[in-house]
Amino acid sequence: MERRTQVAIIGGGPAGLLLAQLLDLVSVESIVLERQTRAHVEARIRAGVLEPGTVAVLEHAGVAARLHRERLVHTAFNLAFGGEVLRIDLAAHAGGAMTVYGQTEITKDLIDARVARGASPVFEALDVAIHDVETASPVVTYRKDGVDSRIRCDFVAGCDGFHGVARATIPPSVLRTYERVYPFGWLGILADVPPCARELTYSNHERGFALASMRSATRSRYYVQCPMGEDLAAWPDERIWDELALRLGPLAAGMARGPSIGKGIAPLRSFVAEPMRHGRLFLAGDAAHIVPPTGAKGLNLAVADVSQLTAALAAYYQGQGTAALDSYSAVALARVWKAERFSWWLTGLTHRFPDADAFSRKMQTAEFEYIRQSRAAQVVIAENYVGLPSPALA
Ligand code: RFL
Ligand code: PHB
Repeated sequence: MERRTQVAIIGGGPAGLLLAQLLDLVSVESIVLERQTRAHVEARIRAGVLEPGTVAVLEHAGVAARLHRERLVHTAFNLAFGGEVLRIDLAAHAGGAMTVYGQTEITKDLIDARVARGASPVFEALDVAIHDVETASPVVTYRKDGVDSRIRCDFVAGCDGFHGVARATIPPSVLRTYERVYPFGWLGILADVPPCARELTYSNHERGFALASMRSATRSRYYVQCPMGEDLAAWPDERIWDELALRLGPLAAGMARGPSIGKGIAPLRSFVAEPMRHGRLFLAGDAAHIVPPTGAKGLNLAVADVSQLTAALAAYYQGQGTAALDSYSAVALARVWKAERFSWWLTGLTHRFPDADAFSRKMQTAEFEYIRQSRAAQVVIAENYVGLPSPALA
C-alpha cells in the first residue's frame, strides 16, 4: 500500500503528536508512525514540570483544557544542601511560574485530540525506515499487522526519541555528536500519597541526590540518585522511602508512604546531535538531544523544537520559501545548548559524584553558599528554570 502526505512524522511521543496537532492548525497534512501500542505510550511515566512557554504552545494547539483544570502552579522550588534549604522564587526573580502536569496526561490529551480529528497515529508501525531524504520526494516504509506500507512525503520529522531510527539515517560523515554520560541514574517512584511539601525540592545529601516532586495534591513523585547499572530488584518500596527520609531530612518529616504505582531507573546523559536537519529530514526532541532530568528541560525542549518546525513548514507551504527551514537547525541548537548547559550545571551542583575529591566537594559547597547569598545568582537560576526567551518562537 502506498499513501501520500506532506509530512511523515516518526514517533508518537509528545514531540511527534504535538507536531501533528500544530501542523493541522496551519493546514499541513501529516501521518504519525509509532512503534508501540497506544496503551504503552499512554502508560509511560516521564516528565512532570512545564515551562510557561510550553503551556502557551499546548494552549495554542487546543489541548490544554484538562491541563488548566488539573494542573498545579508553582511559583518557587527549593534547593537543599547540607541541611539548609534555599527557596528559589521564580515569580520574584523571573516573573514566571511552572506548571505541574504529567507528560503521561499530555500524551493522553494529544492522542485524544488526534483521534477526535480523525487522524489517529498509526500505532504498532514496525521496521520504520526512511529513504531518499536527500531528494525532493522522501519515502518512509513500515510494516503493520504483517502488511508492508509506503508513505511518499515532502518532509520527514524524526520525533522518535533517543533510540529511534531517524538520527541513524543521517550519514556519520555529516553528523557530529556531543555526549556526557553521568556515573549514576535516577530511581523514580510514583505513589498515591499526598506530596510531603507544596513545592519541589532538589536535595544534595551526602548519601546522594534526592528530588521530591508530585503530579497532583494526592500523587507524589520522588527520585533518588543511585549507582549506574543498579538493579531495580534491590530497591523494594520501603528501601526507597527510607532513603528519601534520610536524604530529604526535615523536609520529609510529614512524608506519607504508600505502595508504588510506578517505579523505574533512568540513566543520566547529556547529548546533542548536530545538525538537526539532513536534506528533508528534521530531528526534534529527544531524537536530537538529551538532557539530564535535573533542570526539567527535556519535554520543554521537545515542545520548543516542534513549535519552531511548525512555523518553518507553514512558511514553506504558504509560499515564503525555505529560509526558516534552512535556519531550523542553527536556531534550535542555540536554544538547546543553553538548556544543556543549565541541566549539566544543576546536575553538578546537586549530585554526589563517586569520583569527587575533597576539592570538588568544597567547590560545590562554595557554589551553594554563593547562591544563598546572591540575589543575582538566584535570578540566573530562576530565569533558566522558567525557560529562556526563544526569539524564533515569538
Ligand atoms: P519520546 O517521549 O522518547 O518519544 C519518542 C517516541 O518514538 C517512538 N519510537 C518509534 N516509533 C516508530 N519507529 C521507531 N523506530 C521508533 N523508535 C522510537 C517511541 O516509542 C516514542 O513513543 O521523545 P519526545 O517525543 O522527543 O519527548 C521527549 C520527552 O519524552 C523527554 O525529553 C522528557 O520525558 C524528559 N524528562 C523531563 N522533561 C521535562 O521537560 N521536565 C521534566 O520534569 C522531565 N522529567 C524526563 C523527566 C525524563 C525522564 N526519563 C524517564 C528519561 C524525568 C525522567 C525520569
Ligand atoms: C518529575 O516530577 O518527574 C520531575 C520534576 C522535576 C525534574 C525532573 C522530574 O527536574
